[in-house]
This record gives sequence, structure tokens and C-alpha cells, in this order.
Amino acid sequence: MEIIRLLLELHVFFFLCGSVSADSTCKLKAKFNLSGYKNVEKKQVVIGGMFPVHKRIASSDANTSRVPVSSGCDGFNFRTFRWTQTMLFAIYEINKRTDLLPNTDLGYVIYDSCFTISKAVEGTLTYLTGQDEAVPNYRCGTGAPLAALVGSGGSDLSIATARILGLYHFPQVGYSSSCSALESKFQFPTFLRTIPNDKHQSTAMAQLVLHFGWTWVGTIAADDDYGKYGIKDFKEQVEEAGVCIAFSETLPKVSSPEDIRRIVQTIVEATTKIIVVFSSDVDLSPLITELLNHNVTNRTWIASEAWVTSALINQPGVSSVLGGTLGFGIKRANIPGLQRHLLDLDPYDDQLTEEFWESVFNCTLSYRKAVRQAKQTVKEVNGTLSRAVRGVPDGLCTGRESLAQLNNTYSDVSQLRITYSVYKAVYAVAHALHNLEHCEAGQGPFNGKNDCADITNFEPWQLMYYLKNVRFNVPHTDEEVYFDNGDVEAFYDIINWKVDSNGGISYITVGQYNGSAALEDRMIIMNDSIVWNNDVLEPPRSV
Ligand code: TCR
Repeated sequence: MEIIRLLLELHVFFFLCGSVSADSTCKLKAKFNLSGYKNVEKKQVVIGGMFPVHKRIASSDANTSRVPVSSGCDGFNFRTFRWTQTMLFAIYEINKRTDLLPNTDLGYVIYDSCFTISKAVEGTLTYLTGQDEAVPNYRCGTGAPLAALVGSGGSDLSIATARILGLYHFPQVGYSSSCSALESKFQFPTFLRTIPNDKHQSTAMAQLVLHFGWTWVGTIAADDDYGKYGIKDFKEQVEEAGVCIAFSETLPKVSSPEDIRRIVQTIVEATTKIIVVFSSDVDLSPLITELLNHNVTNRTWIASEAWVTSALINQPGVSSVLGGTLGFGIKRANIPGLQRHLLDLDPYDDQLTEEFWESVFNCTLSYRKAVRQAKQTVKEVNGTLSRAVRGVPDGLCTGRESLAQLNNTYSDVSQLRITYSVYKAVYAVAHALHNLEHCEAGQGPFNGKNDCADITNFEPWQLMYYLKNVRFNVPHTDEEVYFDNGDVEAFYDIINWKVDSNGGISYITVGQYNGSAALEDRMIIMNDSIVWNNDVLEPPRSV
């Protein structure tokens, strides 16, 4: 029982917080010296990260007669685990550099938000307090300073965490929270992001619809801030231009087969063949499965960025339903060295990596667990224990399996978009810290005698100043990043799903959208390169 409790708790503190150091009053323990070099003189700063590595929290029993525990999580997401590893990769890179933070090592502490607001809030409180119990307004007295939080995943999670962090003037850099509501600096004073604000994407979608002269469209939104605001902004703009909305559906957040069946019914009965979907891939995938079961073809889908290149949606067989999809993707990049880093993963690094390994290879790393499972199956089969389980049990893995041979979205580096955004977020924090560290006394920005901050003991609002004003070029791509009221430039690729000869789908870039260009120059689209559903070359008509 104790072990189960411990395991459940570790989900939140999976990387480092679980390893409580006995010798210190501060329970938060970060991993340092990632670069491998020994430099005892180096100062240390911790960056927090939050990623939705699991897709949901496990349903808890409603038993109130025993001590409640934090819920466990289910559904390992390989794509978001790649984002997590990218944060580590960026930190490795930075720690190796001699021109960026040469005298300071970055450590990290990472939380799994399990795609759930309550977990994100729990992680934020833990992060702020450095305690297992969530007591805000307490920071580790002795430990290295906490710099900023990179996260927390979806907009609904970031809205929750940014409200708490804002209270403590603590900076947060979002890599995938794109909802327009987060632009309000009045409500979210310390939130910045490296993903463009969705108001541009909604405008781009509206322009796309008007470009093709579609007059009837159906909309589907996820039941969260991302879906609701995205579709609302889209609707306002198309309706103003005279387009009619044939139906507006909302995808359920918790599994609900009836709701999904109802949405399929609506789609089948509607006369419009154009459907705009603002949703994450996780929330959309049950609908796609059901549409496949009902063989609902001959529709043109307009995809928001969160599912446009998702392997969770682009499963074998979907081409009949989703071929010809048009959607928006944020800037893509190649990050040299990242794939090597992803493949060189050590399964025993931490609890989450172990879980990743076990789900990817469908095995267990623990000899004991394998024996226990084998016993269980034997028992189920013939009611008695056999000797067979005494040898090497089935399903045990060695930890030396090769990731390279798998065709897993985790190590697929062909569509690094949110991944690239994570990379930029970590670099933004590092550059801000660098500028903070290299402030010259007498020329610093702060009022009072100490016009510079001290990297070994700074206040969160002092780092916020530097983050707001940061301007840097991203390694390998040379893209210039800076924040304008917390937002970055809105640049999108317009992506078309083309069915190839073997029935698979390839993503073809058929245009671009630049939110900061003059109105008439914003969208460039190559009409002739677009392949529509059922391979026709003419855009569908919406009636
Ligand atoms: N913004 C969404 C979440 C999200 C996402 C993704 C989730 C985006 N892109 C890709 C999974 C995969 C963009 C939000 O909630 O703001």
C-alpha cells in the first residue's frame, strides 16, 4: 500500500523532486553538471519545466474513508516526452557553451501535468515551495535560485499556473499555450510565450475560408480555452464576412462515446463539407476513430496547429477520411544533435524515462515486476504456479534495446514545431539569465543602490525584466526571438495532407501566413499545389 502511494506521488515529482535529499531542509534537488565538466566554481540556477507527458489522470475512487493521495496518471504520450527531452537537450547545450552563461550551470526540475489543470497547479505549488506539501510563498533557503517555469502545456493549464506564478511575480515561458486570452498582461503579468498567439491563426483560418469562397462551414472545438477562444475568434471574423456556421460542436474532455457518436451524426447529416477543428490531437482522436468506423469521407478538414502534424491523428488508414486536410503549422526547424540525444536515452535516468522505455518496448525493466506479472498470467491460465516463472520471465527488457529501430513519434525529428518552441523557450530563459549575470554596476536597470541583480540570489521580478527585454538568435536556425508584450511573431506554414501511393499521408507546405505583414500580403497560398479530398484538384464547394 505504501509503495503504491509512493508511486502515485512520484508522478508529479518524477524527475528530481522525488529524490529527497536527507541532508538538507530543502527537498527540491536539481540535477547539475549536465555538461559533465567539473567546475566547482560555477554558480547554479534551476529552471522549471512542465509538460503533459501523460494524457489524463487515472480515475480515483470516491472513497473518503481513507487518506487521499494525489492521483496517478495514464496514457503515455511519446510526442510530449520528446518535448521534455528537448528541454534537457537545450540545457546540455547551454551548459557546454562558453559564451552563454559561462560561469553558471543550469539545473532543471520537471513536472508532468498529465494534461490536467489540477496536476499543473499541484506542480506549480510544489515548484514554488520546494516542498512535497503545497505551501506557497516559500522558497528553498539554501538551494540554487529558481529561474522561471517553461510550460505548462495547453492554454487551460497555463492560465491556471500563470495566475499563481503572477502573484509571486514569477516568470513563465509557454511553448505551446497559444490561446488569445493569455495575451492580457493585466491578468497574466509574468507570462510570455514562444508560440504565436492564436488570434493570428483564427484570422488565418477565416482568410482561408474566404479565399476559397466557402459560405457554409461547420466548426468543432475542444472543450478548453484553446478550442473555445480559437473557434470564437474564427467565427466572429467569418460571420462578419457573411459566412454561415452550419454546426458548432464541442469535443468532450473526458471519454464520452455518446457525445462522439452525436458529433459524427451531425457531420453526416450536415450539408456542408468544410469542417474547421480547433483542438489538441489527444481530444480529437476519439472522433477520428469513430469517423473511420463510419467511413465518413468526402469532407475537407481545416486543422489547427495542435493536430496538423500529429502522429496520433495521422494513423494508418485515416487517409480516406482526412486526405486533403488543410491546416496551419508553426515554424519548423532542424535541431542538429537532438536526434542523437533522443536516441541515446538512458532508461534508468528517472522514473518517467523508465516508464517510457517500458511502454515503447512493451516490457518491464524490473525483474521483480516481470516475475510478478508472469506469476499472475500463469495463475490465470491454470490456477497453479508453474516452474517456468523461475527462469527469465517473459516481458523482461534489458535496457539495451535500440530506440533507433523503432518508428516512434518520440524520435521522429521531421516535424519539430512545438519541439522547436520548447528549445526557444529554454534559450530565452538562458539569455535572460546571462544578461542578468552580466549587468554592470551603475548601469543596471533597477532603482536603488543595487541596480544589478545577483545571479546567486535574485528575485523573480528581476529576471522578469530581463526576459521581457531579451533578444537573441536561436542556435542552428538563426531566427531572432524577442517578445512584444509577451508574444512572438506569428508565422505559419499552410500544410496540406497528401495521400501518397502507399496510402500514407505526407505533409506538403502549400503556403505561408505572416501575421505581421500588411493585410493583403499576409497569406501566400499556392492553389495549384493543393490536393483536395479524394484527389480532386478543384477546391470543394460549400453548399
Ligand atoms: N496550443 C494548445 C495546445 C497545443 C498542443 C499542440 C497540444 C498546441 N499545439 C500540439 C498537443 C500537441 C497549441 C493550447 O492549449 O494552447
